[in-house]
Amino acid sequence: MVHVRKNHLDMTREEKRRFIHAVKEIKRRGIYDRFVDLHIRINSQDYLDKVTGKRLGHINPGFLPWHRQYLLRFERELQKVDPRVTLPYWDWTVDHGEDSPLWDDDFMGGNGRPGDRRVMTGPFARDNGWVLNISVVPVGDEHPALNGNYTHDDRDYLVRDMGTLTDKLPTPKELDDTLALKVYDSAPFNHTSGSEPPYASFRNHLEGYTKFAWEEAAGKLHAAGHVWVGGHMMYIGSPNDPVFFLNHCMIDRCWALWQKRNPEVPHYLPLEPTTDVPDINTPLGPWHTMTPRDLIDHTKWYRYDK
Ligand SMILES: [Cu+2]
Repeated sequence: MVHVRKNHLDMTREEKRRFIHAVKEIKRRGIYDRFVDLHIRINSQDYLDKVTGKRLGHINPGFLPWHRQYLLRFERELQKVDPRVTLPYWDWTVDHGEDSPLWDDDFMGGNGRPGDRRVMTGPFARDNGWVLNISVVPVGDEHPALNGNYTHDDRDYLVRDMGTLTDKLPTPKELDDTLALKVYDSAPFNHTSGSEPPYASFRNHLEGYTKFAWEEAAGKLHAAGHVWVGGHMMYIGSPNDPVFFLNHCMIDRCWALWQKRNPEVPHYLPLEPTTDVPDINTPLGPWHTMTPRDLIDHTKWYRYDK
């Protein structure tokens, strides 16, 4: 059955209630934390050696199909609790700021409080039952968003620090210019791909590790969604914050929008076996059930409202 993923702004109160209920129910059953754990293990590997290390879910072309499969699996777990639930997306190109209904008490809850930045409101506050069982913090000098070294964090509550590390959420122009790129990805298939004109890496511009000449800094689109929310969203344990799934649902939608806009180009690259990164026929771990080729067309599972 093909279901529809909506912008959270268009969800009814009832749809939001069902979504939150399903998320909290899979958390209670221990399933949610398995997704957190898996993301941390895959992620750390990706970030340890960004130039020549084996990469799978980030900083390589596999970013989009890997997260598509991850989200699909997550959504299926929610649907086991409530078959009517689908993943919503957060369109940060227009849905800016702390006053968005995104952060209401009946949905994602609000920012962290001053000082320890602990989230105190909404369904994902510690006192409302959202306890982090797999909490980690990055160690070392590297920027937390690019750091694969981590250690256990005693804080078992969700942390958000909105707008502190960056006050810039993506703009429609950033997205539009990214969707106009004609090449999915290019060598060396990492965080430097497509840095120079003609910017031959849609994937890297969407992932947010490089920029156009007219942009001030890297850290846009996907990366901006993580860094603007701050706190747990900043680093490898980011799925601890359920807004992770709304950010990545938007990224998944962007891949679909790009395919529609560029029907004549390969929708995944590389096509040939390539050192360190998945090619179009590589079964993606840790599941090894689907290849990027299998994941290019999402319309057999779900579609987007727009
Ligand atoms: Cu990720």
